[in-house]
Amino acid sequence: LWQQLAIKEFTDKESFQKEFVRHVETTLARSMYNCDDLAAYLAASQSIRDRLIVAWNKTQQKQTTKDQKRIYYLSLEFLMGRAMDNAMLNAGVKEITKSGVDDLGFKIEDLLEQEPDAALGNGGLGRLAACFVDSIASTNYPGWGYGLRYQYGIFKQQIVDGYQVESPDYWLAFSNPWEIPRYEIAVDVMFYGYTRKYTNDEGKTVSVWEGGEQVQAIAYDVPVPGYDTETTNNLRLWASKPTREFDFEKFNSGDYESSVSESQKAETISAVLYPNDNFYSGKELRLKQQYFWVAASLNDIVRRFKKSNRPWSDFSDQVAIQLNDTHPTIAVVELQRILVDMEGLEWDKAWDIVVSTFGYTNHTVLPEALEKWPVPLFGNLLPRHLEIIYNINLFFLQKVEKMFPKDRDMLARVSIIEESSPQQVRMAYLAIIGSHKVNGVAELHSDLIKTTIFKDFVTIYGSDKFMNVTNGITPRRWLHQANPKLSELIASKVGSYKFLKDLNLLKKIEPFAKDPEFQKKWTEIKRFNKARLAAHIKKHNGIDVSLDALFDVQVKRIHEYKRQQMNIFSVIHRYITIKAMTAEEKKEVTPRVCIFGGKSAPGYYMAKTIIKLVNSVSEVVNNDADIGDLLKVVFIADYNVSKAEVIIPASDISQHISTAGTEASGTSNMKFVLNGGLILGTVDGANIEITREVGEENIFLFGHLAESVDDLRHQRRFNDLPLNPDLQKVLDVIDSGVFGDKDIYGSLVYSVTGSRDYYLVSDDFQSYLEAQKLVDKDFKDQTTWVSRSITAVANMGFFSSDRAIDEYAESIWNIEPVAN
Ligand code: DL6
Repeated sequence: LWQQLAIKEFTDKESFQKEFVRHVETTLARSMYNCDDLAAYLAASQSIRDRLIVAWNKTQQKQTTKDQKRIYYLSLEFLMGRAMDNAMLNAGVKEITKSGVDDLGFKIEDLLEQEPDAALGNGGLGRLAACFVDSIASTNYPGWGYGLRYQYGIFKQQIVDGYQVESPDYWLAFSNPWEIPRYEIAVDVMFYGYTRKYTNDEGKTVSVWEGGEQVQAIAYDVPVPGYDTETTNNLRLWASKPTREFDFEKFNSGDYESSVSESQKAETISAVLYPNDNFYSGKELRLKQQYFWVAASLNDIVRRFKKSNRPWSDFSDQVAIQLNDTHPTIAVVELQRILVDMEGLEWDKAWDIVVSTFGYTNHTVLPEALEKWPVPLFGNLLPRHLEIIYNINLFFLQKVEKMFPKDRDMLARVSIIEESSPQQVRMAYLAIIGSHKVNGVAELHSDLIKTTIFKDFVTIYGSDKFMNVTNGITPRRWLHQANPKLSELIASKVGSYKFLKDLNLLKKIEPFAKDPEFQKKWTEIKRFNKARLAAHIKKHNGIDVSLDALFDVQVKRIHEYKRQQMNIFSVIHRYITIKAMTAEEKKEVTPRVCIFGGKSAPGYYMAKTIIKLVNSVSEVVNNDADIGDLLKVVFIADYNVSKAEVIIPASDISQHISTAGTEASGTSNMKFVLNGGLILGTVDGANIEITREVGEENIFLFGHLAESVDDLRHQRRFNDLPLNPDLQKVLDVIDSGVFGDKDIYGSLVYSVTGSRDYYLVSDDFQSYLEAQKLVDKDFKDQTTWVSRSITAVANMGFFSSDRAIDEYAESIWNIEPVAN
């Protein structure tokens, strides 16, 4: 009977419309007469969501019955962006929905615009997690993501007077149709307190953690639909709630304000995403967030495992847990605590289970991003965990001492506890020791971690424990959704949309790279995408840009190592060069629109100064009659996933110009090339593998190699090296006040001169300008340019996140797909 009564998914326009109207009238309690775009978006989303839930339920049942090993991806950030378009495309109902809402007098594009981005991440790391859950579902692996349901995602950025101004991102203001609250799934999480040792009935000394503060973790489930499959996986996000609503004693005595303070304190834990990218800030609340999320997730995973009634020795045959950076590393300790303190396993047995369960992905070698927690803070918040860490460290160091009996320095170097004042817990070391595999995210990065920050651990464990899994991106969102016309053109040559699941099929367009008809269509699509971006720029910046100009884009978090300062310096160089030209010389100039976008961490002064300089240059250049369309400078405010979907398909050139050895991988580089833009970049991160795949002739590389960086820095530190003369000219112009008070830029200018130039802007400036010149020249020959663009796209198959997930599944997680 249940099965007969089960909800039927909509299958055509009419059944969709029925669902839509039902949601308008019942779920939203509105009438169709007063249904605006927001209500229509919510009703359409609810209808699609119902469909996802049906698939989600079937998937969960199937995965439970199959009882295969699952992967749990622990990430403090999931930068999902908007859900509706993606859900329609993955579930194959976009056409039905589009014509359904059209008939009812709405435009699908307007409805899609109503959705706020789910911006629960800072940048690359969070967006990678979002691509990975899409791929895990699309390739039918049984896998869940676990994260935090921040009430406020990454802040909104406005530009006021050229400066970044932040405001809160209350993305849940109009409810979120894409989540299912699970009030019944509530986990108590403890903080503070003390540990007590006692002798149990078997005469064993056991530790218990007691007396702390408790909060509740409530699960919110977000269905993650795979593309062209019924598999719909789960992303479980935890929200913090008080265990008691409020203090009745205080309430009854009339102290209303403090009676609710406990509940407010509890809710603070999941209230806001820390807005730092590649930077560790060391705040207690952040450690609280980490433990809260990890404790709730592990409780959930262990509860699910225990339902199977298997012995603990089976745990790592059923469960793989991936640590997305060191943020969830406390999970290693929590699992050991559960197994030893709560389930009574012997230490060594428990530890074997822990190590074979976890894998750790490192995403950065930047020292300022490596997490270290002061021991006093850690011990106060998580006293039992600190004891366990001391034990893990003791056993590890004993092992190391046996291997290297005379090397005291080695013990100090690899100890989880850094002997500083105060002592610090080195989270990356704990993650390495507690995992069976450690991976970097691009070849160069994976080599660098082995030879620099984790060198000693390679000596201890051997190099097999360390591996590379080059990042990837989902072609569903980053090609099909962002660039539907290009996707359609590719499908016309591949013969189907199968390339969206097997990206190597892109190879089939390579024979058409020089085909005039194909080239013409390719060019038209690029122009259409440029027009779409130009309209956005006109609407939001009030700037007119020419579609004939070369669109040059650098959009990513603003960071000195990513060198947006070098880019804007080169724009100033271009400006002064054009200004000095005769009318005749100007005719030879390739017109450019230089587009910047990205957020700075609110407390990052230098990055904020770079934003100010870009905006000031924009103001001057765009209003200079000598320049006209030859150069325009645009800063797109509030860069986020949905803006990326408009910006990326419009680029002719995108810049990925980090100092060699600093950008672990980069993933927007992959997105730009997949959309037919060429790269101007350094020999860094995944640029290297992109070059290998697309061919050296289809990328513009420049700058010093990672292997020379240390030497160059050394030379800078000890010698008074002259500044690159072109850079000197640029700094002089800034100094002259053309872009406003020179004092505003004083520290930025200072940071690239003499021994301060840590990111080697001066050293790379000459070859950067030369590469820019080559871009200008090559862009004039559009036939060759377009053929390079097509060839590059044809060779991007390797960068699908499906490939990355297959590699993780085989070499780290040891999991199999569940047949669809
Ligand atoms: O692996 C994803 C992404 C890389 O593509 C970027 O190169 C890298 O900078 C970024 N790393 C971080 C590190 N943050 N922390 N902690 O975001 O990861």
